[in-house]
Amino acid sequence: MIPVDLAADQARLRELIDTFATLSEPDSGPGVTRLAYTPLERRAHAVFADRMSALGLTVHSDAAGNTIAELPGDDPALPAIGTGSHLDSVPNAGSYDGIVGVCGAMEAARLLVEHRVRHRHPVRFVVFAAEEGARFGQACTGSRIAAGLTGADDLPGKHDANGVSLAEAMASVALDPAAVHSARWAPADWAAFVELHIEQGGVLEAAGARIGVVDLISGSTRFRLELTGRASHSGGTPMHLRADAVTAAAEVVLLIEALANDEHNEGTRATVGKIEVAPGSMTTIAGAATLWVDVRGTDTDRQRRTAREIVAKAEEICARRGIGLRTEHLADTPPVRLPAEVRDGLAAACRMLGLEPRVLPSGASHDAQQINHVTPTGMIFVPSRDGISHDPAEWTSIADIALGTTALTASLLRLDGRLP
Ligand code: HGY
Ligand code: MN
Ligand code: MN
Repeated sequence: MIPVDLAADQARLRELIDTFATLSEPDSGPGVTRLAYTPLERRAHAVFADRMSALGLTVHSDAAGNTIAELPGDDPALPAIGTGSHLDSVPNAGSYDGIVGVCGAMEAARLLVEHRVRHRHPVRFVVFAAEEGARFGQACTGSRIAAGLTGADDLPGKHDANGVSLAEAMASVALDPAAVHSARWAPADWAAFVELHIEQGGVLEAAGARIGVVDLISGSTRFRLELTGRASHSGGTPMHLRADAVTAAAEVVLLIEALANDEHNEGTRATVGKIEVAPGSMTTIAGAATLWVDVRGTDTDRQRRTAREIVAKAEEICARRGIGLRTEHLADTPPVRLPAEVRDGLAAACRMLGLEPRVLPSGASHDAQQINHVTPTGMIFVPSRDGISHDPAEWTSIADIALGTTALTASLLRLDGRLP
C-alpha cells in the first residue's frame, strides 16, 4: 500500500489549480487564455518557480522557456526521474489541461519534502513551454526542443495569426531562440519521466474508471489550406459567374469529415477548427478562405495518408470550381507507443491505491510524446467530465486529481526503487 502520509491533499491541489486559472488574458472571453510564449505564460512559470523554490528545490528556466525544479536524491550520480506538464493553453480553454500535471507534480514535490521521504535518484519537476499548437501550429515546442526535435533554425519559420514568428515571440519574453540547443536534454541524465494529465476524452468516464494509464499517444499532421476565389458583389454577380471561396471551402470541410469517417481511415480524426474568410462582408462574395486542418491518428501511415488524401481531394474540388489553392504544412508528429515497462509500473502504482487502471490511447498529443525520445516515459490519466476539453466546460473532480497525484507520487517512488 501507499504510505498514508503520501496521499495528495485535495485542498492544496484546489488552491494550486485555482491560482493558475486566474492567470488569463484580460477581456479574452470565457475560460482561460494563456498562449504560448506570452508574458502570461511566463507569469505562470514564475508561480511554479516561486512555490518550488519555497520548498527548497533549485529552479531554473532554460533557453526554450522550460522551467525545471530539482530535488536532490541520496545518490547524485544517478540519472533523474522526472514529472511535469505545461501551463500554456488554447484560447478560451478550461482550467485543467496541462495544469493538472503541473499541480500534481508540485503536490508530489511537497509530499516528498515535507514527509522527508528518502529517494536515491534526483527528482525533477518540469513545466514545459508552449505545449499547445493553437498559436503557432506546431505543438510541444518546449519539449521538442528538449528532445532535440526542434532547433533554432525551425523557430523563425513558424508564425501566429499576427505574423509573429516563434523566434520573435520567444525573444519578446526574454528567451534566446538562438540558444535553444543548450536546452536539449541528454538521455544519460534521465532515468524516466511520468506526465499526469486529464484524458480530454470520454473513455474513462464511460468505463466508470477513475484512473487510466496510457499505452499510445496519437500523432498529428497539421496544415493550412488557402483558397483563392474572386471577391465580387453578392447582388450583381449571377450564380454561374462566381468563384466563391467560401462555398468551395464548405465542400472541402465536408470532404474532410467524410474522409475521416471512411472506414479505411479508421482511428483517424480530422478537424477544421478555424476558418478565416476575406473580405468578410455579407454583401461581398468571399475572395479568400483559409482552413486550418488538424489530422490525428494512432497509425503513422494512415494519419499521413489521410492528410495527403485531403489535400488531393481539395485540389480536385478547387480545380472544378475555378478556385486557387495553396497548402502550407504546419507540423507533423507521429503517434508514439509508450514503453511497456513504464506503463506497467504506473498500473502497479494505481493498484497500490486499490484501483484497477484502464489502459487507453491518448487522442490528444502531449509533451510526454516528445520526452519519450529522450527517456522511457509514461502517462497517468484522470477522467474528463463528458469528455470535454479545450473549452471552459472542461472539468475533473478534485478527488480524481488527488488520486492521480497520489498514483504519480507512488510511481516516482516505484521508479526510484523506494516502493516495491
Ligand atoms: O492539441 C492537443 O492535442 C493537446 O491538447 N496539446
Ligand atoms: Mn495538454
Ligand atoms: Mn491542450
